[in-house]
Amino acid sequence: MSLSAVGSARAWRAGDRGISLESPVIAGILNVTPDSFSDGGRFEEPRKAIARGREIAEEGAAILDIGAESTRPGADPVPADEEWARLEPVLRGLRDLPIPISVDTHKLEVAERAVDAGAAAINDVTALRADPGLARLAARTGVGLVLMHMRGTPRTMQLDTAYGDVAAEVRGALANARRTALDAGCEPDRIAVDPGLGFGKSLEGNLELLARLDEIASLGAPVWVGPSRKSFLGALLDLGPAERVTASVAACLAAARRGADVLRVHDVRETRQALDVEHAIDAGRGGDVRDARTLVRPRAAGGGS
Ligand code: HH2
Repeated sequence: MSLSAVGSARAWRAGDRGISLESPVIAGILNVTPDSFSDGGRFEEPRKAIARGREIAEEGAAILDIGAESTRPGADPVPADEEWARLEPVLRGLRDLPIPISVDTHKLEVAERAVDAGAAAINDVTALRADPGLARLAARTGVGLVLMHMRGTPRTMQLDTAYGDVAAEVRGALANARRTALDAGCEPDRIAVDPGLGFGKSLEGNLELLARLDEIASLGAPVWVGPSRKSFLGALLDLGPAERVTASVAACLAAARRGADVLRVHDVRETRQALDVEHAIDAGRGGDVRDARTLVRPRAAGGGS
C-alpha cells in the first residue's frame, strides 16, 4: 500500500493546530527526565532541552512530544509537582515553536498546567485509566488527546504479556477508551489512538501489533505508534538502545505502510529521510514528475497550520 494512500485527506486537530495526515508525520521525543530508557539525563537541564526541542522541529518533526516522567518497565512514579517542575521551563522556553507540543502525562494536574502553558495535546499512556478527567479537560479546551494502550502500570506491565489475540484485545481496549473520550465531549478528529508497543507486550506481541496495525487503523482514529529504540528491537537483533536507530526506522516504515499516521521517534532526522524517500517513490509513480526533489517537504515548516 502506498504511504500517501493511507488515511488520505485526514487531519488530527490539536488545539488551534491542524496536522495533515495525508502522509505519515513524526512526533519527535524529548524526555526531560533523569531516567528515560534511551535519552534519560541528556536533557534534564532546561537550556539543553529547549535546544533539542528546536532541533527536533528543524529536523522535520510535525509534533514535539515532551515527557517528564519515565514509563520504562519498572519505572517509579514521579510526584506531580516534580513532573511539572521539570516541564515548566521547557514548555515556556518553547512557546514560539512552529510545531505543536504534546505533553506525555497521565496526571490531570500536570496536564491542566501544560495546557495553560500552551501545550496543544496530551499524550496519555494510560488511555484515561489513570484519570478520566483528562477527557473532560480535552473536551473543554479542544486540545488533542492520544490514548495509548498499556496493560497495568510501568511497574507491573511486563509481568504478564500473554494475550489470546493481542491485536483484537488492544483494538477493543482502544475502542472503549475512545468511546469514553467521545462521551466526555471530545471531537472525533482530536482523539488519536496508539497500540503502546513495549507496554505489557512480548517481543512476538509487539511484532504482531505492527504486522496488524491496519486493524487498529480501522478504528478510524489517527494512529500514533512508538517503536523507537524499544527493547523488543534490541531483543530481536541483540542491540543496546543507542544501536537501535536503523531497526527503529525500519519498524517506522513498516508501521507507516500499515496505516500509522504519527511516528513517535527519538531519531527524527533519520526517520524523516526514510519517509521522504518512500514518499518520493510513491508520488513519482507514473513518470509525470519532472523534479522529484520538489516532492520532499521543507524542514521546520512543521505539520501544524
Ligand atoms: N512510549 C514511551 C512513552 N510514551 N507515548 C505514546 N503515545 N506511544 C509510545 O509508544 C510511548 C509513549 C516510552 O518511550 P520513551 O518516552 O522514549 O521512554 P521513557 O518512558 O523511559 O521516558
